[in-house]
Amino acid sequence: MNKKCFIFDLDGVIVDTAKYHFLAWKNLANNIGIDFSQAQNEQLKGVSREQSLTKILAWGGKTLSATNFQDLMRKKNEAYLNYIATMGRSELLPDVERTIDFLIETNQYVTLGSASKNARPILEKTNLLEAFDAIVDGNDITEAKPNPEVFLKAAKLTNTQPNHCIVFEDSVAGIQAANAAGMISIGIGNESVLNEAVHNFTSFTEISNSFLEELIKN
Ligand code: B16
Ligand code: MG
Repeated sequence: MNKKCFIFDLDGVIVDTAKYHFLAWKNLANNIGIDFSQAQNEQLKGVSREQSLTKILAWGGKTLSATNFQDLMRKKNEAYLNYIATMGRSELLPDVERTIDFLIETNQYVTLGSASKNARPILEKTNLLEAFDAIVDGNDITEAKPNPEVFLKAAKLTNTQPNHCIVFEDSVAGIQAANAAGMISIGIGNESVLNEAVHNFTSFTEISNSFLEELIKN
């Protein structure tokens, strides 16, 4: 029986938190006089908190002292934590649980590869922590996506060769990271945005168990 390593991104793939990151960044940017669009937000998906703020400041042509920079990062995270404070299983994206259950039933590795430093509390709140064989999040990595470090660590923790790993991602940076790692990238979301992915689906609802079986076999 083939054993593959399936690596799930968190924000925007397992849970519908991408919208909360967007709202928290938009509010923060607008408060310091910087416009912030949906298109710019796409470029922040999968990107670390620190790099996201660096990009927003560059778009607005602003520079900050190190202390003010840290202060804004703290404020962004406070706003984000307020948004997710009451989250529960209802924020799981459609059919993600069916997919995870099928992979567990078929004895595959189920792992997390997220840039977020808030990954573990979110998995706890959604009762998914136990489902994962390995978790790599923003606390475990030094290089942000599109660097492949986060996914290569998940592969290593499960002793799986990169070409036996399959990555589900909603961000351009994450698809690029999966491709750079030599893994099979699957875009979840808008195909025209995630056009570098090997396969594209708008959500897990479109991913059949037979498609998953093919990924396991090949
Ligand atoms: P935090 P993912 C990423 O999570 C988000 O896509 C990205 O928008 C966010 O800036 C980053 O996590 C850091 O998150 O502020 O919670 O540490 O998509 O890689 O699961
Ligand atoms: Mg994501």
